[in-house]
Amino acid sequence: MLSNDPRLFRQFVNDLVEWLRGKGRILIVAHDAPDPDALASACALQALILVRTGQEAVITYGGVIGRRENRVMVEELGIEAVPIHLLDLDLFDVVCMVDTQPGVGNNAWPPERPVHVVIDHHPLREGTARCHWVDVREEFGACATILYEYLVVKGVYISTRLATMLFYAIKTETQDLGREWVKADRDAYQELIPLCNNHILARIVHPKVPQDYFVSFHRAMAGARIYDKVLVFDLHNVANPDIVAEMADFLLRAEGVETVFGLAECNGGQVLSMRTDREDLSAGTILRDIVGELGHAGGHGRIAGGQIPLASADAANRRRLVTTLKRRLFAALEVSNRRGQRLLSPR
Ligand SMILES: [Mn+2]
Repeated sequence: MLSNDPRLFRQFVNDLVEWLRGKGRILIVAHDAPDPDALASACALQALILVRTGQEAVITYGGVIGRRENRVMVEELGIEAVPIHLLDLDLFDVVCMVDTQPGVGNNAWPPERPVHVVIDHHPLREGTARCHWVDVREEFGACATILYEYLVVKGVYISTRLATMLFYAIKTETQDLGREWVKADRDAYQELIPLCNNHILARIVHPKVPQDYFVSFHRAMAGARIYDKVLVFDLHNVANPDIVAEMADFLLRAEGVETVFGLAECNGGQVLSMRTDREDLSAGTILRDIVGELGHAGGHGRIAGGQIPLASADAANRRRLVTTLKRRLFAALEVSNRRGQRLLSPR
C-alpha cells in the first residue's frame, strides 16, 4: 500500500510510467457492470499512459453497462470500453486493474492470469500483494480521486471530457461528498467543477428512463419489509443488475431504516446489494460474511455488493437461498423482529 507522502507518491507514479514505457499492449480492466468511478478511473489511466508514454491502452469490462446514467455518460463522453469476451486476452503484455482487485469475483479477468498494476480504494485483498505496482487507498471515497492525483502529479492536461467524467465519478461515488469521502476527494471535486461541461453533466444526471425502471421501483417498494431497522427488498428478475444498488440507495432514505439489503436474479445468478448509514458497521465485511461460501461479495463501510451463482433456476432453490441469506443477515445485525412489517403498510 502506498503511503500518502507526496514525495513517495511522485516517485511511485514516475517509476510506474517509466516501467510502462515500451512494454507492449496494455489492458485496463474495470469491474463488471462498470460504474462511473470504474469508467472514469480507467479513462484517466488510459490518458496518463497515452500522454506520458505514447501508448494506447484498451479498456475492458465484464457484464453490461446497464444503468441509464452510465450509458449516457459513455455515449456523451465517448468512452471506448470493450466487453472482455470480444478480446483475445493473450494479446496483452501488461494488465492494469482499477476500482477492483485480482480474484475478488466482481471482475472478469481470469484469476490465474497475472495482473501487473492495481489501483483501487476497496480493502486490500491477499491476491493483490502478488502484483508489482499496487496503490490501494481504502480511505479514499472514489478511485477516480486517486487517478486524478496521477494526472496532476504528472502534469497531464485534463480535458473537459476527462474532467466531466472524473467529477461525475466522485459526485456519484461519494453522493456529493455526503458518504465516505476524505479531503483529497473534496479537493478533486472542487478543482474539477470549473473544468466540467455542465450541459453534458445535466444530461447524464437526468436521463430519460424506460418504463421498466418504474416497474422496478414499484416492485422494490411493494415487496419491501422492515425488520427492526433493517429493510429487505427483492426485485426477483431484472435485466440490469445496477438497479439493485440504485433501489438500495433509494430505500435507505426510509425513516427508521439504518440498513438496506436487496437482491434480484439476473442472468442466472443472484445480485446482492447492501447499504447502511451506521458508522459502526462495515457493509463490505457483513455482506462477505453473509454470502460466505455461496459466492462473492465486497465493498466499503457504507456500501457493498455481491453475486451468487445459482445452481438451478427453479423457484424452490431460489427461495431456500433467500431464506438462508435473510437468516444470516438477521443474525449478523442482531434483528429480533423476524416477522417484519411492510414498508407500504395499509393505513
Ligand atoms: Mn469505486
